[in-house]
Parts: sequence; C-alpha cells; structure tokens
Amino acid sequence: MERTFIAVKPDAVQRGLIGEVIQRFEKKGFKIIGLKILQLDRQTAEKHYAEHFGKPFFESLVDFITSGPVVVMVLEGVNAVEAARKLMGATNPANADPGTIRADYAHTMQRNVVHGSDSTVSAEREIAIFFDEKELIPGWKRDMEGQFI
Ligand code: IDP
Ligand code: MG
Repeated sequence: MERTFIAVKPDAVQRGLIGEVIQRFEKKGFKIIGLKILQLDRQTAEKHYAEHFGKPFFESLVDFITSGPVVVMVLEGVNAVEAARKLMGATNPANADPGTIRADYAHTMQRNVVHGSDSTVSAEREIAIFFDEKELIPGWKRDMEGQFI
C-alpha cells in the first residue's frame, strides 16, 4: 500500500470537473483517505512547487494554481504514485495517451487539470503541506478490497 497526493487544479474546478476527476481515481479502486477544497495562498503554492523555482513558467504556474479553489486529496492503493500518474497522463496533454485524464480534459501544458505526486518521497512531502495526519482516515476498507486490489 502506498499513498499519493492529488490536486484537482483551478481550471478543472472552474469547468465543473471536480467529480469527473475524482471519479477516475475512485473507479480505479483507489481509496480516498483525505479530501478538501481550498484556496491556495502564494506561499503554500510556492512551497508545493518548490522544485520548479526559477524555471521560466514558475511565476505563471503559481498565478494559475492560486487563481481559484483546488480540491486536494490523499489516495491510498497498491503502487498509488505510479498508478495515479498513469491515469493522469503526460504533463503536456498533447502528448498524453487517449483515455488519460489530461488527454480527455485538457489540451495545454499549464492548465492540465490535475496534479499527482511523482514519487513516494514527494507524496509524503506534499501530503504534509496540505493535511494534518489526523485529517486522514487510513484504516477504512472498501467492500471490493481483496477482489480487485
Ligand atoms: P507534472 O504535473 O506532470 O508532475 P511538472 O513537470 O512537475 O509536471 O510541472 C508541474 C506543472 O507545471 C505542470 O503540471 C504544468 O501545470 C506546469 N508546467 C510544467 N511545465 C510547463 C511549461 O513548460 N510551461 C507551462 N507550464 C508548465
Ligand atoms: Mg510534478
């Protein structure tokens, strides 16, 4: 079992796609163990995207991610980090495989609908930015557990 951090970005929230995006992960069988909607301040956004500090797109990325509410969640599942990235598709939606979230709902690089951690180390770091451990429900079981996962 592994945890990953997912965010439904402001473009998707604006377009009414919160449910669609969450559903992709939910239907796959991941367990949602933390979920909330929030408006990021610049400081939190810069911390979340610290690895991109200094890159040409950094400022506009922070502008974008703070432009409206985001829905953040923690998923638990087998190989959750890599499996969630597969469901999301490539960073540039133009290169994302059909059937992935980014291919199906986005067509430009920045407004690519969803964020997902790129490693278990990133996942733990990102989860800690957005959630207190007591806000998570790691123990609950889905009925289908054991059948599909
Ligand atoms: P990821 O979201 O697939 O992990 P990263 O390389 O970590 O991709 O980039 C973080 C986010 O920054 C991307 O999801 C995208 O919104 C934005 N981004 C990445 N590269 C560019 C770029 O070249 N131009 C504009 N935005 C970018
Ligand atoms: Mg990334």
